[in-house]
Amino acid sequence: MLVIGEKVNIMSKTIGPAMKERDPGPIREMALRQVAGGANVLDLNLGPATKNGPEMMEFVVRTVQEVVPDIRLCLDTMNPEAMEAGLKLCTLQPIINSTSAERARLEAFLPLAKTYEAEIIGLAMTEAGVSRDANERLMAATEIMAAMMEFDVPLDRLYLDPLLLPIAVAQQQALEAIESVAMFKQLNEPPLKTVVGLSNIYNGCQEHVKSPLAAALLALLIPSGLDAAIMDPNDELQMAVVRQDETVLSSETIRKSVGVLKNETLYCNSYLD
Ligand code: THG
Repeated sequence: MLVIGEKVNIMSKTIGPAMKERDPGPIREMALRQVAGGANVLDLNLGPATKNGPEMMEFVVRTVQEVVPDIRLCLDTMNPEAMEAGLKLCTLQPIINSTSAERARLEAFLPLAKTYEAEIIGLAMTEAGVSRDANERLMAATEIMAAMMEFDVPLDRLYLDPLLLPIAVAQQQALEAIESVAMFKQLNEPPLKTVVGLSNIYNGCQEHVKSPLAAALLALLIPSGLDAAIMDPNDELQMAVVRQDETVLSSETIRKSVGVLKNETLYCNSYLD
């Protein structure tokens, strides 16, 4: 499974200011640390990048490529101009993160995927918003597939993302996302690739349950056919699941967290205590 490191992101307390002040030090350090932890790809998350987006993306791509030239980049921004500025600089095949089934995003990002021969992540959401269940996610996914064909981008360059929602907000959604990944794998022959932003699951949860929840979800998603995860490559528990470490997979921590994710136990902050 492809590990896409999530830590170079504008929301981070160390990386956010470094991106804004064009200070390469903390960004270099975070890139190297994630690759040392086992990241195969690095996500560069600039958020909306409304202010000087293209120039900021160029700075971040250059900074990261200088220290880890053999690592592919996943460019994460809603700003198409910033995306294109980054794509132009990538020396290895980039991943565009992301389009959705929304027409404006498809029209902005699919031509970039074609021109720069990039892979692209398709979020299972439409004009109507985030999907409510696996069927709505499947509908969004088929719209993205159709648009890939319309814009002449080969389907083997697509990663479908069910878009995980926080467990603290909607407990049933974890099961819907797991089912979605299994359904995405059956959409096409050969099967399409799948990805999740793993840490979405624990937004709003207490610190001590974050890593167990993410690790348990990964343990459930891998057998459903997950090909890649945007995640923290320096989290021991999650990386042990990536390696399919039997001791971790059969641990009490994972078993209890799986119970919560499968909606068999009600989620509360003290479920592991
Ligand atoms: N799917 C796709 N792309 C995505 C997501 C997804 N990109 C964004 C997000 N979800 C995944 N990436 C992150 C990046 C950072 C954090 C969480 C998810 C994060 N960041 C802080 C840090 O690095 O310190 C903490 C910020 C905070 O204080 O809240 O947690 O689902 N395709």
